[in-house]
Amino acid sequence: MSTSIAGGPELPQSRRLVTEIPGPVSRERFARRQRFVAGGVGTTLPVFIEAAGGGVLRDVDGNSLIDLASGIAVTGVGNAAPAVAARVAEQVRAFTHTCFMVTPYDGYVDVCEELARLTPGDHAKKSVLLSSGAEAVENAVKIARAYTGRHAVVVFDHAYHGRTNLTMAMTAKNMPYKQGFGPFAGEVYRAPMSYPFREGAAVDGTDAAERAIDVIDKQVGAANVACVVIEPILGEGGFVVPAKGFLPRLAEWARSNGVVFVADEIQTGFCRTGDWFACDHEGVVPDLITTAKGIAGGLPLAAVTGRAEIMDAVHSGGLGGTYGGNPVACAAALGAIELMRGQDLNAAARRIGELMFGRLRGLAERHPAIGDVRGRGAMVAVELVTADGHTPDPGRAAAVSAYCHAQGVLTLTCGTNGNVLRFLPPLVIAEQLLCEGLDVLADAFAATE
Ligand code: PLZ
Repeated sequence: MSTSIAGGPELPQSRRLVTEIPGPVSRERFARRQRFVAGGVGTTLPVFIEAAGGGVLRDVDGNSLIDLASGIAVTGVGNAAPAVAARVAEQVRAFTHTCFMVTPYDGYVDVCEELARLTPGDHAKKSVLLSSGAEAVENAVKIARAYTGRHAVVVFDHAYHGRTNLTMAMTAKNMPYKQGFGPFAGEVYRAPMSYPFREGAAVDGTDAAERAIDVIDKQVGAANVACVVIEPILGEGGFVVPAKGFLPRLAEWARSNGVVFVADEIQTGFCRTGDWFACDHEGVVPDLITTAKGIAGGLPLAAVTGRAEIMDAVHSGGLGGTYGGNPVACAAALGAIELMRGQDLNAAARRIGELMFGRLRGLAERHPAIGDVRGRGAMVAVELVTADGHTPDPGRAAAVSAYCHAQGVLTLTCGTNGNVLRFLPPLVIAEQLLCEGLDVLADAFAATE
């Protein structure tokens, strides 16, 4: 089924509803999807898309929706971004695949060089390229184990690291990610996360880190730990920003105990938080960093980047995969990175953050259901609670989302309790479109009171 409508920034940047959402054509397509697509694959909004760009998703009924999701933090540079599309088209004409492990090509090495330059720290770095975030996390664990000769992996409450067997074990939330899929990989241990809204200001970041370190020391033993894997800001787990000092103290503990400190920046990376990486905000330099999502403007690419001596602990042939660092995905990444630099998307993310924080804090004053407004840059969320001010209210989050969806604004929820509304607009979204999306959100809170 082909469409000839062009996406990208040329797509008219306005919200326009010509049918109900989902419209009749989407509903018909969805019935077909139900016949042929596995029931285990979920759907946030059953609207079929035929073009997208800037801050807009255009559906098969002719509706234009405001995109506050970026395909879960992927299309930060915008959908069908011209710099990405042009490089992809050029690469597809040249060659589509050789398998980098069989015969190499420059695009792969170019991406690794960019990663060495952009990721935190000025030490010698090397990378391996892969196709999905979960695969990157799996490989970070392989590398840390090979380097340390140890087995234990420490993760945190509310963590999300993927859907493969090892990364399911590392992910905290049972439904929908783990239910019925065990047994899971062993040697994965969970430590308490810093969660300022739930703990209050009484627990500062270093105290929260000491609490986690105590659990690791007592229940695992530092000498058994290959790596600590942490999202510097929780993604699926609720956009929780740990208290200041938490990450630096953990990183310091890891360093002094020979433990590899792995930052999972798959959701937070590539300008999303207003810096290249979320670790940059507290000057934390991870030993290994996993990236995916925003790296390639929508094409499947992921990486593990880290200290050269750690990366090189693995024997030749120990890392790889048929499609890892596919030339087309690498070309897309080079286009996306050029765009991030050229358009200063870090500054754009910070501007988006200021605007969203201002609006959402105003909304929180009017609606006590908003217990917390948090995030960084263009990664912002509100946590919804019942009248007691702390009990999670997933029902309200679902109702507000449903209202936004019906009005043509794509929002996502997250959080272990499903009570967090998160906003991940493309970093190239026009300010007026973002404001309109937030107006609809305000209406949604009023309408679901
Ligand atoms: N680590 C921090 O956010 C992916 C998952 C969507 P993959 N998050 C979106 C879903 O329901 O499957 C993610 C992440 C962090 C790892 C991953 C995994 O990345 O590319 O989905 O494998």
